[in-house]
Amino acid sequence: MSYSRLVVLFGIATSIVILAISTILYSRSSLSEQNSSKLETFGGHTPGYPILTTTGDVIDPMNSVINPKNAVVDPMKYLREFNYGRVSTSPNGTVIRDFTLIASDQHTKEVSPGVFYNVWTFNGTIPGPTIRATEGDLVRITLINEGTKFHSIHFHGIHPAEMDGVFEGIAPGGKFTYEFTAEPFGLFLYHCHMQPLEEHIGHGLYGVYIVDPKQGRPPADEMVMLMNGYDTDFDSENNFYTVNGIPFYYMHHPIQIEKNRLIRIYLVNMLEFDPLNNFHLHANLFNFYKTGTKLIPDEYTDIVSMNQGERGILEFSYKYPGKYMFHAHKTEFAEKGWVGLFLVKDYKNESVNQSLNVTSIANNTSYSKNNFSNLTNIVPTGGYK
Ligand SMILES: [Cu+2]
Repeated sequence: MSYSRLVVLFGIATSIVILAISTILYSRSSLSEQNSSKLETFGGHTPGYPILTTTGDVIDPMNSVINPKNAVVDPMKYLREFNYGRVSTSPNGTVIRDFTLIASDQHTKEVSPGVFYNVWTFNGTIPGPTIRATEGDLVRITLINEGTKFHSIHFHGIHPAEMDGVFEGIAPGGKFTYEFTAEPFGLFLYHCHMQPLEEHIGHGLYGVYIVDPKQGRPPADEMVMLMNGYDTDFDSENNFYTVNGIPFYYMHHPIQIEKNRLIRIYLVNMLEFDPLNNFHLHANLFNFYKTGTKLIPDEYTDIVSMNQGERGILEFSYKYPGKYMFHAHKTEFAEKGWVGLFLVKDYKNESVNQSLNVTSIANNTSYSKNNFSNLTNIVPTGGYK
């Protein structure tokens, strides 16, 4: 190869390299110009965690609040709402409690800010209403199927085979009354048991069923917490995790409780797809009554893990006012929505609340007076016709 040819080839190669470098530099600078106009930040809710930046649209459930009109449930209402049914007494003196549950599967509701999902519900909400009776009561639940698929209700607890809700599906437009004695006392759940079970449970057909002991439990500020998730892209993995139906809800709306008052949580794990879930309480410990079937606690701890369908009763009180987190100690679940706050208030010393800046948070939920002294206080099941 002649010297002149080498010079020409070298010249061409050099030009290509210069052209490539300038193209990269140009595209980078124009990209950063675009970025600077659209760059958004999100996250940073937990001190020490990075604040992420992106040029994409961000639906940040930490900083957006769900529109109550479209929401699949009102978590603050659900928290302390116990349904005792329509009460009557049989000639032999047995208390009869009648409930109505309406199954549907064709509605779309908001399960996280900006995320709409085809929800399958009992009485229009996920979770369905909490059903409560006392051991020995006769419980009658009429299921009306207003959906487009077969559904059923399978209650946990002791009852005859034909009341188990497994082999007999209720057809669309159909109706069936499940009838059994509430036994034993404890914390149970109910859910649809039609195949494919994963689909019927994954879409939201479940709720909590409490059977109180005859002698009752000590008075307390009682609440229900049901842990669930939503697989909104249908890959058999959850995209959102919640306690009481909406991710991060109790971060925006802390649950107000009173200093030194006994708190009792009926905690149920309905999470589909993931094998394990758990609950961790900050700056405190609780007595844990596994399945709620004994009056003596099984454990004194700050964390409890549960498989799907497992449940238990937690009892505790806070010594100091302030804000305290509770969440799944499985970090992924917490960061995808299963996290909330208790706001402990010192009602006898309002200046303490003010110094903690805890009075300004919007939460006018008054304490539930639900305890055993007012079992006759009937709350109808939502959606009852
Ligand atoms: Cu079903």
